[in-house]
Amino acid sequence: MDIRNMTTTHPLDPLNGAELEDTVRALKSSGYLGADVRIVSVNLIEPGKQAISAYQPGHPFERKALAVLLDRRHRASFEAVVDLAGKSVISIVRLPDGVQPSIMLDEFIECEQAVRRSPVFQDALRKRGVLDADLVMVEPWSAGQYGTEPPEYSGIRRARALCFVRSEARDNGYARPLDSMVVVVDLYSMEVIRIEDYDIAPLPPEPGNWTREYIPAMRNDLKPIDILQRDGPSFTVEGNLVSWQKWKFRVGFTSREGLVLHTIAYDDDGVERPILHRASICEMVVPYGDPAEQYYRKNAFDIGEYGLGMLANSLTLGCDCLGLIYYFDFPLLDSRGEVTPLKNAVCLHEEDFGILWKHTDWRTGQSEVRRSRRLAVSFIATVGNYEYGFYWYFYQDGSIQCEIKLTGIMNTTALPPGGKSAYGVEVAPQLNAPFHQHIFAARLVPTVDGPENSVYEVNSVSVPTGPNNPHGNAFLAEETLFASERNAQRMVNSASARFWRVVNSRRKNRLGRPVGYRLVPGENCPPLVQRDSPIMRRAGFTANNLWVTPYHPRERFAAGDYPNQHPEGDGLPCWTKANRKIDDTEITLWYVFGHNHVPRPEDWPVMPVAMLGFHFRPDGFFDRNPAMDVPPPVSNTCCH
Ligand SMILES: [Cu+2]
Repeated sequence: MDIRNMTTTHPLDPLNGAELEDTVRALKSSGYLGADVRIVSVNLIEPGKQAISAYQPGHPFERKALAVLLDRRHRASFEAVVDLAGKSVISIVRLPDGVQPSIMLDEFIECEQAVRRSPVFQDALRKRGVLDADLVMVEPWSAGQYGTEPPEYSGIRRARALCFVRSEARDNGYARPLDSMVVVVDLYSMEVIRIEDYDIAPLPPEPGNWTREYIPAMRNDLKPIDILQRDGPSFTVEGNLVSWQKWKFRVGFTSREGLVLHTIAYDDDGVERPILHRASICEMVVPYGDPAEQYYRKNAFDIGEYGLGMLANSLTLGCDCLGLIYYFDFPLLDSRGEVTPLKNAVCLHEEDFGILWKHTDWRTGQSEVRRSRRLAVSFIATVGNYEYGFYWYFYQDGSIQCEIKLTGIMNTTALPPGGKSAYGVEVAPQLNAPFHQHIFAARLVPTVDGPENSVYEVNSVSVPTGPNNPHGNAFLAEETLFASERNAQRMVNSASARFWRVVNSRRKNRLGRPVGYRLVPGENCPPLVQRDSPIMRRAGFTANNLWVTPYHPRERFAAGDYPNQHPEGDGLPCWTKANRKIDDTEITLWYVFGHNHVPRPEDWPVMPVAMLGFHFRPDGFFDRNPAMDVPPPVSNTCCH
């Protein structure tokens, strides 16, 4: 990919390589990029909703970049705004002391190298019988803020590095956690500031290798399945605009969220009807449930503290996705201002998805069946030991689905021979996988048939037996409108088959009800940490499965802009204190959903994919099943 040749044709296109380079150049020429200053991130400042709806193709539009900078020597962080037309810095603000931007990919590498070089660390290894520091994997976990930090840590950008030992260069280190130490690193000076010493647990005895050369015998009875699309795919892509069947949307990408979808709309008989202005997974946190001294701070905000776009994989044909694939490439910027293309960052392809609808009339013998086709847009990020796949699916019946696939290697701790942990499961001899949760926050900006929307909660409830229900069979779907933010802080409830209906009260369907879309929860779990715990104070967004706020373009991340080392309360809990009105106005919907991971031996050494997510389904948006016009399958290719 020639990054200079990437063209920008729409105000929502992510910054291209040339624009990233221009941003770096502008920062340099204004003197903001001294030798000790690192670039944490540079992303497009997305134009507001009104600018997007007013935009006319071919007309000029504004391009501005937000750069987050870290001055290591002066222990300061900055937000700079660069105007890309004038190629100049138009504002720079020093962030309050204590604000720590996310951990940079370069810091991972530098931190590991610095730790390995440290004589204190090498001594600690010798004490534990580990002679080769190069075989130690040093994983710089974000340090958080727990109120238990010694005063000398104050003002320091820190990592708490967990260590694992490989038995040889290509060995799976997670099989051998070096559990008796945690290395505290000053990320400003890249020096070890302390080694926390714990009881020495021996390294677990078994390897946990997973690459093909370590698998002694593969099953040999698989015949190929080929996906053939002789006439090409049914989608078209122009720049970042995707059209498929009646759907239209734009693909975006940020260093923090990775894949972002913009301006999702559906063509209903020639009328383009908006549904979502913007959709992304904007935050996630993985709290671990072991209270031991070395583990209670173990959790990661993988989006806010690291950035999933920066950790995105380059996907490969025939493995991550099957069929005719269109890949989107996006440029990444490292902390020194070098632009590198991430090829095949986002995958777009179609999938057959079983039946869409069917009926057989047993009297007349009439039978109709339709195959469901879905369009999948996805990316995969590797965060240390874990992989997260993010999939958005578009269906022919007007539904949208978000699905997250969890895979990769579990984080592990060591057990003494014969030992057990109350807070985890032994997944291989002397190897413990602690209980943990993966909690995600989706940020959805609904524009169901227009910008002003409202949200109802729908609970199905039994009617007590009485004069209105003499036979005890009655139940109702009760709708409750959320008037203000505090009303809309809700949990899922399978006992009432709860869902939420986003409506446009200004637009009615032919049956007289406001048009709407339904947010249907999938797998979920409540947070299991205590309400008053430091981790809950830092991840306050996990206290509710649903939040609704008035739309505000600056309210982007559920745990606030800078969760790294943030002590408490930022993001949703902070914004919603104002209890703003959310009825019949521009709103943002935040859906929080979690996978409660009680590990199994079958999750080792690499866990089979676990999936969770939610659906966004039309609910009175159309007048009838919008997929009646899908043609019958062609019988000579697939029907038997
Ligand atoms: Cu897990």
